[in-house]
Amino acid sequence: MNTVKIIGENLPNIPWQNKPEGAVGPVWRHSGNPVVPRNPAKGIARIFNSAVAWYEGRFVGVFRAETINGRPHLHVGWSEDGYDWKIDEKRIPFVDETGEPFQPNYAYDPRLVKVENTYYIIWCTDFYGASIGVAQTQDFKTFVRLENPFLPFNRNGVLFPRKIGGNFVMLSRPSDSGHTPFGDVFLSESPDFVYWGKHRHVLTKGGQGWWQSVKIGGGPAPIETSEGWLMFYHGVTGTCNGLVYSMGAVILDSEEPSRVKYRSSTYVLTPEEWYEERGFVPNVVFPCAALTDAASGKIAIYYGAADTYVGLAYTTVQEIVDYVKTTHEDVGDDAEIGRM
Ligand code: BMA
Repeated sequence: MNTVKIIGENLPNIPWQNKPEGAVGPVWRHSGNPVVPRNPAKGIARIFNSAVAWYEGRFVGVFRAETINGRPHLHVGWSEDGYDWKIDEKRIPFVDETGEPFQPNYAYDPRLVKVENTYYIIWCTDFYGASIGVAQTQDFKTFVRLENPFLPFNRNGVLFPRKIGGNFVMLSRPSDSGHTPFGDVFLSESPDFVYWGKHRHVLTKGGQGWWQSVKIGGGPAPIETSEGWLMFYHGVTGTCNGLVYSMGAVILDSEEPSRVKYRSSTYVLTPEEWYEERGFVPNVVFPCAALTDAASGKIAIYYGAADTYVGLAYTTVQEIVDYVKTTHEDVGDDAEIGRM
């Protein structure tokens, strides 16, 4: 019986394939993966860890584009169906609040989140080291870059799609300036998108399993459901041959999202296909966006694969919430409000 509901818009034409016979786990891959191949536009070698949304009758994406000199920048792309993407050759021309050019030195791992009538882009930017950059747009023509919300070092800024208790709420993962060997997920609130505070601890790395033993970081914008905020995230383990990135799922309290209600003890997707295991950085599954259809409960997840491609994966709200509840484990004091 379908008892869990998505609280959000109906988007009946999101990408979708039914669960194939014999699929393992609660999330299954699109059979045509990867949906964005290598060298997808002039001057761009690889696109991965990217975000998409629905805008005026078509899909829009903000893509992490590794240019042919190796530096990542953000490019917009458009798609009629969510599979086939046309990526702009020019990077996003950010301006500051006075209209002057305000380009980041580098930009990666974007999220794209609509709150009220504004689309926010959140990414990892150079702020004397890695930190979070934010910008807003209403038309995907003018992109106004706002003040950086947090001090360095920080990554994986993920905005909630509505204000909670009157404030914007953003997840982030405090880091170091390199390939961070630690990290939990925190949240911060802001009444105006300028001043951020009321910081809370949300998710602890680790748990019984080893797949998220090194660090974790938020993924797509949390999806509001009748059970709380469903959030996909990445969990990282260390091996003698480097880090392995898998996808996990957690449900946060609707009105106090620093409290974890349920958290899956196992990953929900891990590198298994050639495009996840082989590429610029092998063994990476890195979710950054999800499209949902409230009426059917369908969820389409966009994830970076091996720092080289974009993949698509599917689940339903019923299947994933049931799975997270059944495989739940308490980790640290995640169930607490996270104020120490
Ligand atoms: C992280 C980020 C991601 C990347 C991952 C694996 O630190 O840089 O963009 O996908 O490493 O290389």
